[in-house]
Amino acid sequence: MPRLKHYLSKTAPDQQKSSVIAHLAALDHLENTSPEIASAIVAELEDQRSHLKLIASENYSSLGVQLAMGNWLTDKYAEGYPFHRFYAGCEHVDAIEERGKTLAERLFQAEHAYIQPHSGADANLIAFLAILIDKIQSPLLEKWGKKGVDELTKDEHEQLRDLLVHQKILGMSLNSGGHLTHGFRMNLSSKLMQAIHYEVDPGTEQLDYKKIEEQAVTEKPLILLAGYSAYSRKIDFAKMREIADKAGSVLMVDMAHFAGLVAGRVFEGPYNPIPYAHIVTSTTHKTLRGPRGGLILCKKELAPFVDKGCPLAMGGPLPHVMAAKAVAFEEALQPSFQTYSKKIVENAKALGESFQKRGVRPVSGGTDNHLLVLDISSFGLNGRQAESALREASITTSRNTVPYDKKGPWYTSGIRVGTPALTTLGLGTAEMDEIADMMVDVLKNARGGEKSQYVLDPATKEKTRERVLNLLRRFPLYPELVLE
Ligand code: DSN
Repeated sequence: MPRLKHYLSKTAPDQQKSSVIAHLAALDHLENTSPEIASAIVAELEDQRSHLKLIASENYSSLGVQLAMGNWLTDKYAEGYPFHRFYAGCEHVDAIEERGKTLAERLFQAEHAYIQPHSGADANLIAFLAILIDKIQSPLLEKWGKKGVDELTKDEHEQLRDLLVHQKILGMSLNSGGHLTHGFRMNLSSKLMQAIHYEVDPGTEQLDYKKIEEQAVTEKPLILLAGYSAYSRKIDFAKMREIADKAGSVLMVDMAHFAGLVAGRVFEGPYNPIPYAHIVTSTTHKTLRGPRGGLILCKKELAPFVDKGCPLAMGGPLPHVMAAKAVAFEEALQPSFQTYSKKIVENAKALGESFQKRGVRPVSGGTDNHLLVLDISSFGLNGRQAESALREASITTSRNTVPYDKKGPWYTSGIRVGTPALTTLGLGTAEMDEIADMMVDVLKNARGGEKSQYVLDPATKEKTRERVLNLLRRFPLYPELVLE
């Protein structure tokens, strides 16, 4: 296996030198102890540098965010929450979590933040359990005159469990753009409660608030869940709250995809979920550009339940990731983050227009956020074939169902593209047109076969790879970090 050689870029600004040296030192160390791992880390950097990253849920975090994770904080257990732990020696984790929590509350102007969830899925699970305890379990215990679940008889336990699993959750279906943790039949969320779904309107492919209201008022779900992983329009959270109030539901918003657009003040007024939702969950690594992880923001009333993420659904938090979340929140509080967020949306809109100009249909006709779902069926390809052909040509996307897709989530009729990562690199609207041009060229020159089989014209592949490299050379990833 070749040894890695790296040196500090002569062009690195002074303030970046220390983080560059830290990354190089880490790789040096790993080359000696775990060369396969060092090699894979470097290969991943090379991959990310040589492919256009259009996965809507990915980004490039700062070297500062990355460095906050690579240290001895990973060795500490800290079950509990700040200043209330089940382990000794948590003073410094307390300081880190408290700082991250305060920054998150400031960034989102939220009443309470909980920064422990390891992922968006964890955050959603904790939110569901917190709502179930607050709205169902606690009133029942009070009615029965019990202080806690440990005082319940076997029969009372059964009654409580029966009541919990019969609660309803109403969220956007996976096919319409919702997330699998929003009650998808294969996910725990649909076992924990009775999951029902609203769809986008088949004509506009957008949310129909009147229909959602009718459904909510009829079904009276405990939780009305708004949020998505593949919907390209803004959601009016003021309307969603009105609907939740009429149905007697708790409004939960999963803003994992668009948290950065909320933090960057692009989604304001009714499009900012924080003032309207009882509880908001998120990830920290998508548009928010932090470390891989989850986050919960909620009204004060839910805070005592949310803070019990451990033992509800988690064990120990990840102190090193909480430190990196704090660094990311600090970065998102800088004015430059607002400029960044605006550009994400400008780029997505430009990309959508460029596809439309070339005859490719974005679901719902366009975008208000950071992503587009493109219906690529007119190319005679399914989403899986399109995703693979594009990847061969150095363009990384993810296949996705379009609303009412007959091909299902494995093959799909669409691909999802997003602009958060490329905007971080500094690409702008002119480059979006070039990207749409390259992608359409690849899709036109790929021939679909059975299932995942396809053939991409070799000349198109080579030409596109070259075009991608030429483009990315102008917008290098971590230019201060040079590897040879
Ligand atoms: N996997 C994420 C996405 O791509 O949207 C959501 O969990």
